[in-house]
Formats: sequence, structure tokens, C-alpha cells
Amino acid sequence: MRHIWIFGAIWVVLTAIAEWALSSYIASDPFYSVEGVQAHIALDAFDFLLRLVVPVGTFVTVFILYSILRFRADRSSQQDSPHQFRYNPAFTWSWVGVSIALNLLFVIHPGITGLQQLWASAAHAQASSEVDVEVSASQWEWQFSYPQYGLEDVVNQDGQDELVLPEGKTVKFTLESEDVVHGFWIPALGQKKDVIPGMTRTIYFTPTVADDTSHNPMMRVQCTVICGAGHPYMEADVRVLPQAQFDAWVQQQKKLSASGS
Ligand SMILES: [Cu+2]
Repeated sequence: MRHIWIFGAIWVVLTAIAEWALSSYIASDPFYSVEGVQAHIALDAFDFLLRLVVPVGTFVTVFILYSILRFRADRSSQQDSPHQFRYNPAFTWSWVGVSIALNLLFVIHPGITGLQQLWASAAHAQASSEVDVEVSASQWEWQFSYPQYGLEDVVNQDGQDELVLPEGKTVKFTLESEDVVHGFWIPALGQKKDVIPGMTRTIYFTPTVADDTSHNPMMRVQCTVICGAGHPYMEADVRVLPQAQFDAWVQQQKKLSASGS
């Protein structure tokens, strides 16, 4: 009985430390600094799973280490350790029961509840998206057009492809590939979708923070499907601008395309 109390105390303390370390890691790691409505749904699911997995991980670790250290055979003795048992039905069935309960919980939340949130958010986005962006993927380049504004294959002042989005607005992306399968991913916005030749697919993002690739490397377009030698470099810069600046950018691009053609 004493061992159970000591084990429990170590487990609780280690779990508390691990949860604290996890929180500070997530808070400081740019990979988790999401800046979009849909991304927050995904991060909440991830966060919930990780938080419940920590006590399981510390339980197994403490269990093994405590058993090894506390119940090892005496060095001077040729005998096995006296603290041994082969069957412990109470423990076995508790373990099986807790595992089943946790897995069922994960299926319900964040599994079903998270999917419902994502679907609701997609339906809402579909009804309310205000900006259309046509994305063309090819080996190994992303090109962005804005049919509403008559802008095709926009580039920044250095001539690089660039995706510019208004802050707080839902954007509908129409994805097409000119050659092979690519993957359209903006890490900071938390979702991705394969871009498949011969198909037109759509995805919606609602960026919530004005940010750009130079401040946050996760705010970029990245190909996620190995599509040939240039795949790792198939990236494009993203700039999320407050609405007024976005409007000014549209006007500037319109002037540029008028003078260029
Ligand atoms: Cu690729």
C-alpha cells in the first residue's frame, strides 16, 4: 500500500511538471502560433489530446523506473527479487478499462466534435467568403490570381509569387494543378489540401492576424506532396494585411498590370 502512495505522489508531481513544460513549449514554439479561425479548431484538438496523453506517458515511465529501482534483487543474493507476480487481474482490467474509456473519449472529443466544428466552419466560410483566390500549382511554383479584381499571377516587387490576404476575411481558394499532385498548405492557418491534376478543389481560410512570412515563417505557402526535385523549395510568401492596406495593394496591382500589358 505504501508503494502505491509513493508511486502516486511521484506520478502526480511528474505529470504536473510535464504539463507545465508542455504549456510553455506550445506557447513559445512558432509551429503552434496559429493565426486563423480553422487553425484554432485543429490546435484545440491537438492540445486536448496531448494534455491527456501526458499522464499516460508519465504513468508508464514512473511505473517502469519505480519497479526497476525499488524491487530489484539484492546484489549480494543469488535469488530473484521476492517482489514478483505474474497475474494481477485488477490491474490488468483497470488498464484495459481506462484505455478503452480514453479511446472512446478521443473518438467523441476531439474526433466527432472537432469534425463538426470544422464542417460548420467550412459551411459558414462557403456562405460568407468575400475574397476568391485561384491557386495554380506547377513544378515548382505557386501562382495566385484574383478574378474579382482582374489580377493574374501576382508578384511582389522582387518578381516573386506572393499571396496577399485581407485580415479577418474568409478567403476561398480554388486549387488547380498543371502537372502532378501538389499539396497546398499554409502552416499558420492550420489546414492543407492536395492539389490534383484534372480536378478543381476548394479550401477556405480565415486569417485572423496581420502577419507575413518575414515575421512568421509559418505564414507561408508550402507544398506538402513530394512532387519532384524542386519540391522542398515549392514555397511562396504570404502577407496578411489589414483591409485598408489590402485594398491599397489591389489598386497598386491593378495599376501595375495595366501598365505592364
Ligand atoms: Cu511538392
